[in-house]
Amino acid sequence: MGEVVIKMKKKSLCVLLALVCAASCACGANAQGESTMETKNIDESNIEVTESSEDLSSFATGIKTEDEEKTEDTAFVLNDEIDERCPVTYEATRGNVSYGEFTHGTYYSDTCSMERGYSILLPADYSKDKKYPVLYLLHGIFGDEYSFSQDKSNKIKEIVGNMAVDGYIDETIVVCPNMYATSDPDQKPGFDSKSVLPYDNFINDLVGDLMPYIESEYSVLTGRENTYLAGFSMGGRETIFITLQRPELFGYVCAISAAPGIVPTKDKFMSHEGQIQEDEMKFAEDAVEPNVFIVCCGTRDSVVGTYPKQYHELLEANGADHIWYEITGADHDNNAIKSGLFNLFKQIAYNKGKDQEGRTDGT
Ligand code: FER
Repeated sequence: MGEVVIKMKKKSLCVLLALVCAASCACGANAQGESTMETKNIDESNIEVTESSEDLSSFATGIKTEDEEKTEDTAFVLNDEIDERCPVTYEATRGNVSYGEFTHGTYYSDTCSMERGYSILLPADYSKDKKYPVLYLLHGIFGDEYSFSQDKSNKIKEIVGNMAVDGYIDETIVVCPNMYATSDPDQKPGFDSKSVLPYDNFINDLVGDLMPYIESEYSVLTGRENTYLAGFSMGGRETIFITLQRPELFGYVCAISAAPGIVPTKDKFMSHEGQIQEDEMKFAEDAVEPNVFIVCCGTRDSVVGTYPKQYHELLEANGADHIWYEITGADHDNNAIKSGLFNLFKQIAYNKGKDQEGRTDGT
């Protein structure tokens, strides 16, 4: 098991420190985040995707055995604790559930002076007569708006659909933007300070262009209670940065395996000037902080190493409430993504007062 620190808001300094084991020491990364494992090509198509070891085949038919029923009933306890792994029943394709499908759209970005793309996952029975919360989900370096929608192993559709069908979350829209917010069509991502600037500019595109577009084009609930932000790696870095800058916009946040560079540092890929200084890694004094702010990472992350843990330590030192946990054995991969998304939704359910059966109406 990895380390879990839960600091729940308004439960002053309720620090639940659990379970530091050999795995977290053997995470393959030193304090600078340099991997001691074989260097991986950062190209996302080469990032290893580790499937859950559990056998999903029995879920293919949708017919549940008694054992499966039991597993579902005990899949997780709805409390403020973290379950390191996404339970198999939430990442499985269930035969009796209609999942949403990703589609693609474009919007005009004043920030980038061009038309830009996004992928969107609408609930299967999406209707203009209902209004839905929205999760903005940010991809990793070299990615685009297709990174999540075209990777069937991240189980986003399944996790969102299964948790909604079981009543833990309301049906939720997931928007996957292109996070490379450049106005120069010839500019490309890379590991140098100029090439990463468009990622840091995404905050302007998101807040000024994409969110207003989504809120006008789709039937969405607005406001921080209904607006969630999550991201993986480079997307995790921008998730933390955006959350610290604009906490009034996002009530529920999860930064998964966040990449270095929010604060000045040098890792095996490049020198980072830093978006902010270490003592600025906090919320403004009068800020409305997110209800849930998760920072997590696999214990065997061979790309970002211990940078996420350093973010946690800085946030903690600077008094910014958040939940920190590690996913034992996970690399820079979909096991971390599935875990982060599951725990974000679980915390949303818990914070929105769902009962153990996932319902708020007492039925
Ligand atoms: C870095 C290490 C990792 C970095 C970015 C990453 C910009 C991002 C990795 C990913 O998104 O998968 O030094 O600098």
